[in-house]
Amino acid sequence: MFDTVIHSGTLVTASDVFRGDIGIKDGRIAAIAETISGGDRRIDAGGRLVMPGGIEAHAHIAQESSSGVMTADDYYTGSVSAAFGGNSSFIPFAGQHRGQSVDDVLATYDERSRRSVIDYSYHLIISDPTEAVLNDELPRAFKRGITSFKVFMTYDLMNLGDGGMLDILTVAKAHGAITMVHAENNEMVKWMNRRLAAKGLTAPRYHAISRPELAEEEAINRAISLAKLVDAPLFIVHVSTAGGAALVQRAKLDGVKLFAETCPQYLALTRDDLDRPGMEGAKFMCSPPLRDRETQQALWRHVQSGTFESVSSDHAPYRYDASGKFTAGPDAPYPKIANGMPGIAARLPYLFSEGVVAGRISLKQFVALSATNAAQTFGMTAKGSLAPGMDADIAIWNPDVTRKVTLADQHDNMDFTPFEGMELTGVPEIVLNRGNIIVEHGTLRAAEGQGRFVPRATVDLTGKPGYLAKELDPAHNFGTRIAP
Ligand code: DUC
Ligand code: ZN
Ligand code: ZN
Repeated sequence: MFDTVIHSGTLVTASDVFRGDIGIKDGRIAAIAETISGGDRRIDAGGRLVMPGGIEAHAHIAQESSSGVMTADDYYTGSVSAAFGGNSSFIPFAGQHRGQSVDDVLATYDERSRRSVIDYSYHLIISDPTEAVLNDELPRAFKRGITSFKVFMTYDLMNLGDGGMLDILTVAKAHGAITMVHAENNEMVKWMNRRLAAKGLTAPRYHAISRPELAEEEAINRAISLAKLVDAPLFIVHVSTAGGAALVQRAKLDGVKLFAETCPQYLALTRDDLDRPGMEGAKFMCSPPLRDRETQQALWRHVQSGTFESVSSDHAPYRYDASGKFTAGPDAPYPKIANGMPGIAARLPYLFSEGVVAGRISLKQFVALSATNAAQTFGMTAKGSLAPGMDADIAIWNPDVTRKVTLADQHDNMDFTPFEGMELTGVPEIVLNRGNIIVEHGTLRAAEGQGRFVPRATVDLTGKPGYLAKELDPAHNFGTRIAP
């Protein structure tokens, strides 16, 4: 009756930890029971944790940066690396650059994503919200199940300005979609860049100085205010500061339709890593930048107490060579060095080891942060949990093995990992996507292109009442309808 039975394991969901077996039929979980006999294939999960396959909600795959640098990972290598890291699906970005039509962007990414070994969707990055984009192309994207997109408050070539952001928030809300935002104050960063350049301070470590914590905090506060004004859902990506996280926490308490993530690099690394000899610091350049020990501790407390829906990798793989970090030369000043670091395979082993094994978070929180919340926020309704009818996206973890992080174990197309040498306990040994084993004890079992595009549902706003600004409420604004 079952194609596959996973037996004798400890099952973990965001709400429960229990002994049980899983029966899989036609790519979906058909049964969960204390014991299930039979099955064409039986996987012994004795002594193992059986959890929903991770959903990586923040990754840059086969994407050109605004200055034209292509990521080292394409949809094959990026998805293989994700699978080795315990993920069964991911949502990379499809990036619109100014002047491009969204239809064309999506056609390009549809071509690139054919190679994925795991299921996928895209968040759409909008940098040019023309009338055609707002009125025609975004509604077409929503219709095919692309229900989230990212906007930037920084970078001259990407930043929309507050009015552009309000337009995007309003269109997204009208369709039940969610706007994601990279929140850093562009003018503060540019001012810092000018000051540092005038003093000749352009080594990689000054990247961390050029993007102050206050630049993130100011922009998060503004982004929340913009979203509140039009009562639209907002997701703040890669929160890196204690102040920013506290603003998110406060706004959530106020009922704002707000979601947020942080990333392992902000929990594990600091700006001292940018101060390595020579140009080594370039490996640790990401935006927002790495901070300090106190910030790490504060961010962990926010992970523990529910400020963040997810811990995402922000995998942005630029190699330590002329194809990635050094397209502007081997000694380029930091503003000309590509921003971003790899981490799609390290995200979950890091979170498991430093979170669960270190006693900071529970197993249930691990599942919520790695899969369940992303599925709910981004509308992957058949993924992110273990229940009959769900996709059989499953990761079987050995919680007892300790390994040192190596580049080879990342299985990506990179020439470094910023997590090199870290000792982590817990390994995803077997990973399934829709019932197919994709990784088994260090061996890839998936074929190129077997991942499928996942049309996504609209954002789940349960428990988020929102906010009605008086000036947008017809009961208080002389009966004026300003936004839907
Ligand atoms: N933002 C990201 O989300 N990733 C890489 C660089 C950036 O600015
Ligand atoms: Zn960003
Ligand atoms: Zn990113």
